[in-house]
Parts: sequence; C-alpha cells; structure tokens
Amino acid sequence: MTAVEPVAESPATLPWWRREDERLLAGAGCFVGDVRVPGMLHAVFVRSAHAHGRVRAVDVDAARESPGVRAVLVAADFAGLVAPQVNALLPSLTLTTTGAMAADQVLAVGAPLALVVAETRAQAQAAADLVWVDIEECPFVADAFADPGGLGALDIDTGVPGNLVAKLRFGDGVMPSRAPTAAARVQQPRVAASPLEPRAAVMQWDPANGRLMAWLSTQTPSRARDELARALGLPVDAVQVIAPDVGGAFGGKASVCPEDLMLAFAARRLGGALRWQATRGEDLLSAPHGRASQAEGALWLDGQGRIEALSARFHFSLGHWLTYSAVVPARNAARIVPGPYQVAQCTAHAEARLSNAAAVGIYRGAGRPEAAILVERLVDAAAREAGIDPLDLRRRNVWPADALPRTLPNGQWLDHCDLPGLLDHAAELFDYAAQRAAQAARRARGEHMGIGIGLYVEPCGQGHESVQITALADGRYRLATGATAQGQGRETSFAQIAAEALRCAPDQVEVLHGNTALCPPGVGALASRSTAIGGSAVLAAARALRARLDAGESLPCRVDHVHTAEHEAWASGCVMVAVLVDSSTGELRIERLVWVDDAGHVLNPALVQGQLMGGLAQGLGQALMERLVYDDNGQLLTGSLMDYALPRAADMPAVHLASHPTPSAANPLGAKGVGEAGCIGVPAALLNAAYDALAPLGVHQLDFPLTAGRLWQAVQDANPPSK
Ligand code: SMO
Repeated sequence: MTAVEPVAESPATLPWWRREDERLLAGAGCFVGDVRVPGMLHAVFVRSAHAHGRVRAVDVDAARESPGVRAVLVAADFAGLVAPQVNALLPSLTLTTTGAMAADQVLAVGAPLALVVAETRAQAQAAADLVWVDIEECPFVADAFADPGGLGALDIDTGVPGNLVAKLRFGDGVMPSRAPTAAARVQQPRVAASPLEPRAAVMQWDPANGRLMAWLSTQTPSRARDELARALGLPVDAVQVIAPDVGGAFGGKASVCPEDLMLAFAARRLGGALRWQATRGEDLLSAPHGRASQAEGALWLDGQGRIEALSARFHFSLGHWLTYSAVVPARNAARIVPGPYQVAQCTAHAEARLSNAAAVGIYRGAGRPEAAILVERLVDAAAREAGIDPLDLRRRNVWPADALPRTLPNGQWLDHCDLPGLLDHAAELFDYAAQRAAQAARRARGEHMGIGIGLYVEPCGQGHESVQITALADGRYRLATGATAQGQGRETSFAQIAAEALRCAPDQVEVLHGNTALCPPGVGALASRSTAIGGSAVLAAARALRARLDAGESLPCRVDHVHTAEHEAWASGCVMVAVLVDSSTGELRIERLVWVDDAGHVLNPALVQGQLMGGLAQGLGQALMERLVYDDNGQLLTGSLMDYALPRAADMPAVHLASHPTPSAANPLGAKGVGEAGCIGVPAALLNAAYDALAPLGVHQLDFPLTAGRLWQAVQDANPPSK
C-alpha cells in the first residue's frame, strides 16, 4: 500500500474535507469483517430451503464429524433464547413470542436451522453442507397484503398469534359521498438495504469475568447491548458493543437479528470467540428487507381546485419475524398523510401482516416514501382529471410559509418550511414552463416525454440523544456521542458543532462513537435524526463546557448532556424530473432532474450533498431497478447482485441540486434531516413523470420498479383513449 501524500494545506479548511475519508479511502478502515480476535472460531448458519414447513428432522451427525468442527447447535440448544424485542409503539401491536431459532417449523426460506462452528470459515461451510434436514412442506404466503375478502383468506398457520400486526387510524375525516376526483394504487416492492458490508459479528465471551464483547455491524449499539444482555440474562454493563466502520446501514442494521443473539449465546457456550460474516446472498435472503407495501388512495377536489378530502390505506407485509421497528413504516406512512397539503378531511389507515418471507424492517425513508409517493401520485392524477397544471394544483394547496410551524388536525406538528418557495425555486431551475411547452411540441411529434413533480415533507425523528464532552488536560477535547455513524461523516459534523461553541479548531475535538464502553447510552443513527437531535446535544454540552472553562474550572472537565427534542424536525423538498420513454422498448431515460432540498440550517454543505446524492441513488434504484422477487415456491429468485439490480455509477443521471433552507423550529441548530430525502422525493417524481409520459397512450397503472419490460408491457396493455 502506498502512503498517502500529506496535503499541503490544512485539510480541515477544504470545503469537501471529511476527517473520516483519508482513513477509509486509504483502505485503513476497520469493518467487523476486519476484526480478528485470538483463537476465534468461525460460524455458518444452515438455513431453510422451504418457505413454510414442519421440521421432521435436523441431522447434524455428519457435520459434527467434519474436519475442524467444534460444535453444531440446533434449535434445542437455543431453547429459551427468545426473538429480539419489538418497539411497542402501537397499542394494538401483537407481540410475537417465537424463539430465536424455530424448533418444529420453519416460516421462511432462509430461516436458520443450525449453527456450525469450526476452526475456519471454509470448514464451517463444508460441515454446514452436510447437515441433513427433513421438512414437510406446508402452504405459505410469500407477501401478505390486505384482501377485501377479510383476514380469513390469509389466515395461514404462521405459528404466531394474530396475522394482523398493526392497524391504526389518524384523523376522523368523513369522505364526500360523491366519486373522488382521482384514485391511485401504488405498490412498493420488497427491496434490499444493500450496505457495503453485509451483516457481520464477532462475539467474544470472557469466561473469567462473565463478560461479552460484541463487534457488530449495527446502527444502534446501545439497543444491541441491551438486547444481547437481555437474551443472555446478563446485566447491561457485562456487555460491550463496538460498531466499528459500518459502511452503510439504511435501516437494515437498526434491529438486532436472531442470528446475533444465537452467536452471542454460542460464544458463551463455547467459552470463546466466534466470527460470523454473512455473504451477500445470505443477506439478500435473510437480512431485514425494506418497503413491501401496497397503498391505495382517493382525492377529492372542490370547484376551486382545493383538496377537499383525501383518504389513504397502506398495507405492509412484514415477513416471518418482527424487527424492532417493524411497524414504524406503517405508523410513519399513516401519520405523514396528507403531506405538504392543507386538506379539510383526511383519513389514513395502515395495517401490516406477517408472511412466509424474510422480515421487513425500516429502510431509508421508513414509511415516508410510501406516504409521499401515494399523495404525490394522487395530486398528479387529480390535476389531470381536473385539467389543472400539476404545479399549479400544488401551489393552490400547500401550506403557506407563514402558517408554519403548526400542529395539524392529525396531531402531527409540522415544522417551519417554505413549500411555495420550494415549488418556485424548483420550477425556475427546471425551467418548468419551457419544459411543458417543449413537451407539447414533442408529443405532437410522437415522443413520449413526461414531467413529474415530487413534493414532500418528512419528519426526522423524535426522542433524545446523549453526549459527553471532556476538556482534557493537554488542551484537546474528547466528545463521546450516543449517536453513531455508518459513513455520514458524523465525526466531521460533530467536531464542527463542538468546535464552534468551544472556540477551538475542529481537529482539537476527538469524536468517539459506536462503542458502548466509551460512549453514553444513546439511540443511534436512524430516522435522519442524528444532526438535529444528537447535534443539538453536542451544541448544548459544548456551550456548557465553554462556560465552565471560562469560569476557570480545572482540567480535565467533563459535561454530560441528554437533549430531548420537544418537536420533530421536518425536512422538505421538491424534485422535478423530465423523462423520455421509448414506447417500442420501454426504456426510460432521465433528461433532467432538479432537486431543491430544505435540510434546515446546513452545517456542512459537502456532507449534505453526499447524503442527498446517496439517497437519490437509492431512491432511483427503488423506482427504476430494484425488486426482490419470490417465485411461486417461496424461493428468492434475486439471491445475488447478478439478479438483484442495484444502480451503478453509469445509471446515475446528471443531477441539479439546490438548497432552499429554512431553519427548523424544533432544535437550537435549526437543522433538519437529510439522509432519507432522496428515497422520498425522487421516486415520487419519477413515477409521476412515467405516468405523464405514457398518459397519451392510455396507460393507467404503473408499478415500481419502472423497468423497460414493465413500461413496455404497460404500453401493450393500454387502451388508447378515443380521439
Ligand atoms: S430507515 Mo432509517 O435507518 O431510520
């Protein structure tokens, strides 16, 4: 490896500088897969090949005699080890009480059936292949959505009490009795979070002291510590969790998985250290998936083009076990309707069911895309029906800037934002009027050009985050945060916030995160909350520390602070996109993409831009390419990145980003979230653009992902409107 040339200028002064990057770009990062503990053994899971079945036998005799094998553990060995806990957000939530490893039945392809531990990973894999499993197949449901016929139709034997997991309702709007102006159905396929490093863990049991060290690729180290302690019956201070470099998590690493608990249990049983590294295929098969929802809605306009009423129903399919935040997308989707619009009457209803498939958890956006895409689709469809330009219809119905912040009729507090300004700013950059004129001319020539708008508001997290800042005797500062990082540049931004308040240079502030022994207990990094909530904790602690130092306190001097958000920061933004669809091939090409984002007070433009672009790539992937597919036998067809289409660099269009910041009224930094916005506004705009392109052909239903094959089929199926 060649040494990194020192940068002549102090790198901290460069606008793009992130303190994390030199290490990561030079290959000096440390992911869980890089962790080596003396004497550690290697673990491989044997997984079910059947979607639902009774386990007649799991024969591990041959595996136990295989070279290098130290142990083969089956369900009976894990008896009493219960599944991870579920966030009891919803009063009607039915908690499941399955074990970490299913004993007498399997509920999904990929469900663990045995754990093989050997001296090398290859030996563990070879032995795993010798495990013989006899399963009597049962009928299964791969993805369970609502069916109007009632729950009975889905009432399969899941082994879990209650198919209906969550059902909630906000608002008490009475819908008009006349037919709606527009109705829409939006489907969100299952997608894979696809972090750089698949799930990974190193579990080290210290028999002398009865302690567990867990290196875990997680975005919630404190929660993982609590879960591991609970599972092993240990006090929390007997467990230390370290989340080193994570390489992306996107919600997929917010929940402890049953595998993590089994590995910790096995490490204690064997009295040593174990390493598990999921393969990419194993993660596609058995890591928590995202989305997996269907939604339908209806919208009524009055004679003045005002939204009189809006109804939305969301159906989520959750797979065979519940991640900690399994019902958060359902809850978020319901509470975010009607998005940025003033609506007199509104109902939103979300429900979720279990199915014989991989678990579904939160994924970048976590319910916000589901809500925003449905509402934006309804607004565009209503505009078409009413003969009103979609931009104009939005202008008529958004909250004016001076009406915010406010508490909405559904109980949600909507932050300060400038929705008319976002529309105007985006329209100007996009050259909206000229694009519409060009569209008319191109349509006359037979081109299928479409324009789509995605306007969104997104709540960015509730609750608290913690921090400790210590002024050290040598003049440096040590900041330890309960928030964590998966590549967002948290060390850079938190050092920047602290340094400004402490009146020192950012490189005098060391930032520690992702280590439960060194950091105060915290929530972690999710919901786009870390800068708004964790950063506000840093600001308060740094100010308090500065005041104590100015008062002459002796060193070292430490301030602990927990910031609890009184309100939730809401980001907003507007995406406008122009697409051209080739009706003979179905190929969709993005001609222009403009995105004006309101992330509140921007602390570090380079970090914000990185988050926007990353979110855009994932939103684009979800809209155009990505879909996890189970076949009629419950088998996952998209089991590798050869079959599951992640966007690559060449798939990224030119993007015009602009910032339209209004400070949040929810926190002292004025900061809002930014990490998930790309998955919210971008798919909404792309879906509307595709509909707009194909509307003249009579296409009335499009489903994600908008692949060439699907668009071509939609054109074939369309009934062109009579001229
Ligand atoms: S889906 Mo996010 O990591 O809350």
